[in-house]
Amino acid sequence: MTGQPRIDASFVKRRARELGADLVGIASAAALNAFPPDPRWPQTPDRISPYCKSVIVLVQRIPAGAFRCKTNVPVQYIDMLVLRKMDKVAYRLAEELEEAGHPSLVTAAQETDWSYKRASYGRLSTRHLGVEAGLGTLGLEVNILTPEFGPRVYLTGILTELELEADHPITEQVCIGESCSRCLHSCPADAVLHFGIDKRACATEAQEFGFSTILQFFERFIDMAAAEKAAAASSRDVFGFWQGLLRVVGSFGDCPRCLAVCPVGNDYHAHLADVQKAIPERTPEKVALGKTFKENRAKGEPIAGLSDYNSRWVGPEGYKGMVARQLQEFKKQQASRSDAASNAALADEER
Ligand code: B12
Ligand code: SF4
Ligand code: SF4
Repeated sequence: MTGQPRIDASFVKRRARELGADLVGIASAAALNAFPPDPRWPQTPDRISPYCKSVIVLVQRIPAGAFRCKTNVPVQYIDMLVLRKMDKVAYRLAEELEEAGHPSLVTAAQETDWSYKRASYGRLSTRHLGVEAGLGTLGLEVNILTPEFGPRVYLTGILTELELEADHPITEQVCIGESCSRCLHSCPADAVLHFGIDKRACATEAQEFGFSTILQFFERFIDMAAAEKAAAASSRDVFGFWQGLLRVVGSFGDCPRCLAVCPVGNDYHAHLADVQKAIPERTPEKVALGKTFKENRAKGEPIAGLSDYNSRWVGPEGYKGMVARQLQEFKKQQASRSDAASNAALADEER
């Protein structure tokens, strides 16, 4: 940041984009401290630093090409590249803020804290940071859905002592909701609940070689006879652990299904609608479950993920047709782009 420009919210956002962030928003530390996602284990900035005034939230999109492949493997590798890029962008921005006189640090985007809910929570929930920073709202499968890229994103936060003007959360529900339920239909582990997630079930697909797979392996290994141990030591599991150590791949971010099929975002309309339209995992049971969710909501049944406290992150106004509006706008843009292209071709011919 040369020439001492005024460092306000718009400057910070412009700089984040220049550095390569796809989306950027700002949340006030005071709001984050007042509304911990789960008050039993408060994931708040003040538990990290008493001096933090604002959290700058960066979003890095996952390229849609990865969701057009025959297997999940390309997504697994690209996830690691996306995280690496995001961390670098965040680190550079924090460094620049600090050089300008404002102590700043980047949160861990993926690591969890051993003392928070048996190590299943990060020190901050970056999805909730994203909602507070006005970047999206939580979907049926509790991924944050950004209007631009749906759930196909990773997020991180920069804690800074600089007071910056905060963005307002989106009050409309970005997720289409129960009448869509495509994430529920696609989930191979039946982990999608009603604005909630069965994490244990999800982890079987999302973290094939994650912490619980490692624990289970060693529990089995301890009781094995010597000959079995030799075979187990050279099994696919151990290879998976090795790959995880090498590139993190396999230890998280393995399952792309709820990301791939979500129709929110222009990246979906542009590159995924054709290949992801049909959902091979859809079963009559899953469809029936989605319908039950819809009925329960219409009847006003108590739904944990939509409680008065949790609806803050889902969009308290409910779904108001954002995806349909977005699709119409997208089609209009496509039509004017193809008009412009044919006019240019005509002009070329006339020349
Ligand atoms: C731990 C973790 C997981 C674990 C959980 C492990 C475990 N055994 O608990 C598992 C394996 C489930 C997981 C899976 C995935 N993860 Co993950 N994960 C995290 C991590 C590191 C911490 C999550 C956290 O702290 N949550 C905080 C709590 C409060 O949030 P919550 O659990 O969602 O709870 C809220 C609601 O769910 C609800 N709720 C909670 N419990 C219950 C229970 C019921 C019954 C109900 C109804 C509601 C409810 O209330 C809470 C308050 O709103 C974050 C990074 C971070 N630091 O935030 C990434 C993160 C959430 N993961 C991410 C991703 C991409 C994924 C996967 C898509 C990976 C994949 N492709 O395989 C899947 C998506 C699964 C899903 N639909 O949620 C991204 C999310 C991006 C996005 N668009 O939302 C994050 C933010 C990483 C990042 N830095 O970008 N993840
Ligand atoms: S990441 Fe996979 S297993 Fe987990 S909720 Fe999404 S679709 Fe289901
Ligand atoms: S797939 Fe449909 S129901 Fe699921 S998060 Fe996306 S919009 Fe919501």
